[in-house]
Amino acid sequence: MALDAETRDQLIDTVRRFVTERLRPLEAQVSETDAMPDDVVAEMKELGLFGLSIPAEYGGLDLSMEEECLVAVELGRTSPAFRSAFGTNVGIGSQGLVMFGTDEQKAKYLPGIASGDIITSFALTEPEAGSDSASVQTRATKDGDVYVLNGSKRYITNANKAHLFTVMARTDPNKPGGGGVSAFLVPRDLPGLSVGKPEKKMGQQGAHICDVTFDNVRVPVENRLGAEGEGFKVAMQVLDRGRLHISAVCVGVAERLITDCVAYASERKQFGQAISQFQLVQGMIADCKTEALAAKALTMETARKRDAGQGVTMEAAAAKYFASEMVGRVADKAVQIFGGAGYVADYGIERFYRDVRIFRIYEGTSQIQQVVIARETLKRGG
Ligand code: COS
Repeated sequence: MALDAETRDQLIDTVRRFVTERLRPLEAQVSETDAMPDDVVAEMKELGLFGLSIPAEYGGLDLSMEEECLVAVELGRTSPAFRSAFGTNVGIGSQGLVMFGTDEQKAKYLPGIASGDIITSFALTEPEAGSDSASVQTRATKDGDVYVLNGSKRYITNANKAHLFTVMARTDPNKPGGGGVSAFLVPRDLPGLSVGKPEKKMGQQGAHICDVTFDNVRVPVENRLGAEGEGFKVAMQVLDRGRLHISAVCVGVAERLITDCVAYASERKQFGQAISQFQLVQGMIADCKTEALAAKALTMETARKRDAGQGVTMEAAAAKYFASEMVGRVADKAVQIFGGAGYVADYGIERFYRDVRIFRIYEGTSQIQQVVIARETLKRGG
C-alpha cells in the first residue's frame, strides 16, 4: 500500500540522513572488522528498516514496490553490507511468507520479522543447484505430520544470524525439475539444523553467507509454504521481486560513486587545473550518469508496473541485468577517475569496486537474467 507523498518524503529524508550521518562514517570500520555494530542494527530496527515491505497489520511499513525501491536507492549510497543486515527480512527471506503464507503463519512470524527480532534467510542454492535452481536435491520426506529434511544449502545470506529459513526442498523425487519442489518455513532451533562458518568473500565485509545443513530436521506440516510442489514457483516469484530491489540498490551505489567522482575530480589538479575540466574525464562522468539514470528509470518503471498488478518477470530481470552491469562499469570508471587513489584502500573506491561485483551474480547471474529476458521476449514475439 502506498504512503501519502509527505510521509514517503519524510521516510526517504530520514533514511538519507541515517545513511549520511550514521552509516557512511562506519564504512571502513565495518569492512575491516567484518562485523555489523549492534547499536547500528538496533537503530535500523527503530527506523523500521527490517519491516519496509511487511504489511502494516503485522507491524511493517507496508511500502509499495516503488517506495521500497526509492528507499533502496538511498541505502545504496553507502556500503551494501549495511543493507544486507535487513535485506533478507525485507526481501527474499520474508516475501515467500508474505505472498504465500497462511494467516496463521503470517501472524506467527511477520511481526517479529518486521521488528527485526526474527532474522530471516532464503535457502535455495545448493552445491549442485545454483543457476539451475529447479534441480535442488535437499529432500523433504513426509512422515505423518512432519516433513523430514536432509541435505545442504550453500552461500545463504545472513544464515549465521537467521532465526527462520525459507527452504526449498524436493518433496517428490520422481518429479524432476521445479514441479517436485516445495517451500518450508524452518526455524533455526529445530534439532539437526546446523550453520557453517561465514565464507571469506571478495567484498561486502560485514555481510555474511554460510552453508546450512539439514540432518533429519523434522519440520511440522503446517510450516509448508504454499501447496506441495509449488516451492519452485514460490522461489521464482520471490526472486522477481528481489531482483527489483537489488536493481535499486545498484542505482544508489552508482549515484554515490558519481558524487564521489565529481567531488574528487573537482579537487584533484593536474596540468594546472582540476581534472574535472578535462573532456576525457567528463566523458567518463557523463557515461556513468547516463547509465545510472537509465537504470533508475527502468527500475522505477518496473516497480510501478508491479504495483499496478502487472507481471514483471521479464522487466525485473532486465532491470537487474542492466543495473548490476551498469554499477560494475561505474565502479570501474570511478577507480579510473580516482587514478592511484582509486586503488588505495583509504579512499574507499576500491572497496565499492569489490562490493558491487556480487550484484552480477546473486539473485540470478547476468546470464540467467539474459535467459529470462530472451525466453519471454521470444514468447511475446518481440
Ligand atoms: N514466476 C512464476 N512462475 C515461474 C517463474 C516466475 N518468475 N519462473 C518460472 N516459473 C514457473 C514456470 O511457469 C514453470 O511452471 P510450469 O511447470 O507450471 O510450466 C516452472 O516454474 C518451471 O519454470 P522453467 O521451466 O522456466 O524452469 P527452469 O528450470 O528452466 O528455470 C530459471 C528457470 C533458469 C529462470 C530459474 O532456474 C532461475 O531463475 N535460476 C536462477 C535462480 C537464482 O536466481 N538463484 C540465485 C540464488 S537465490 S539468492
